[in-house]
Amino acid sequence: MVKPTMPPRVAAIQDLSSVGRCSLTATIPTLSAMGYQVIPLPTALLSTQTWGYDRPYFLDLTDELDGMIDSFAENKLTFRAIYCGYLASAGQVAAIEKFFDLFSIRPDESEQLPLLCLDPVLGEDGQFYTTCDRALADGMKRLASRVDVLTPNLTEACLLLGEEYLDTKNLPTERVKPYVEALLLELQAIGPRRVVITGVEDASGKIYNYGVDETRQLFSASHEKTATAYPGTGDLFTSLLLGKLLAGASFRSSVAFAASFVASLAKETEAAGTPAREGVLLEPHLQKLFSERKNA
Ligand code: PXL
Repeated sequence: MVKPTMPPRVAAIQDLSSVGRCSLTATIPTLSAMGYQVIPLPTALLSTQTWGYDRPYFLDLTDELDGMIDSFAENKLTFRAIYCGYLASAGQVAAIEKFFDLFSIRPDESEQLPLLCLDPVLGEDGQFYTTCDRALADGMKRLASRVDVLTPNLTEACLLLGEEYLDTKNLPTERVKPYVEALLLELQAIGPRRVVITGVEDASGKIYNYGVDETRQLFSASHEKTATAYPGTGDLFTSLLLGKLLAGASFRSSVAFAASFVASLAKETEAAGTPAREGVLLEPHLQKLFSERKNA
């Protein structure tokens, strides 16, 4: 019998929203199916994600972070990657910086430093989400300066940089591309090695993901747009991207894979006609991720 190898550990610092298939309930199944052990550090506990539900129950877990992090450190945990997403408030940023400091160590001499990935969850359509504000955007910018991979949407890119948000939905691709590419380079100048601005809509009817890799090459991956927008697709995108990168794929091909997987899930969910606020139908498609593992 072949001895099973230990799945690489990925720390996932995000909220646990019971309903809505976003954050941890998207990240844990996705990365597990791709062959990683997810170690969650929950930043908030919610009954439902915040879009489309009345008055989610919300428990801010700021006071629990230090105790969890200290316990991980005392038990000498090491990680192949650290993925930080939704934070409950700007007050959590210092704990995440501590997490980055403590765990930016090699699991063993032969391995690399953990890959740091930040999805700076702040808002969409030019607006902050109800729980996010300027102070959190400033904190996210500090974290962004340290990471290998940064995955904002267009709104978040503008909020991080303090740049004007342009509603691109009715503009031609030729007009949108230079605007987004300038934002990508501005973001890369803050410090992240690779950046992708996700989910950019324009008048072509397609959705574009614009990226810049570690050699400052610009690229994009586009797919058809569905009429319905689903919460959690950003979390799913970043999880898929990270899973592929850790398996050794290039940034560009990892972005293309994540974009097309999310697009196909949105299409199939729309055909099924389930409520948008419940997110995309991930469970029936996890199997595809198992089979992907061999072809990383
Ligand atoms: O998917 C981003 C996200 C994460 N966490 C919570 C959210 C959202 C988007 O609305 O509400 C709690």
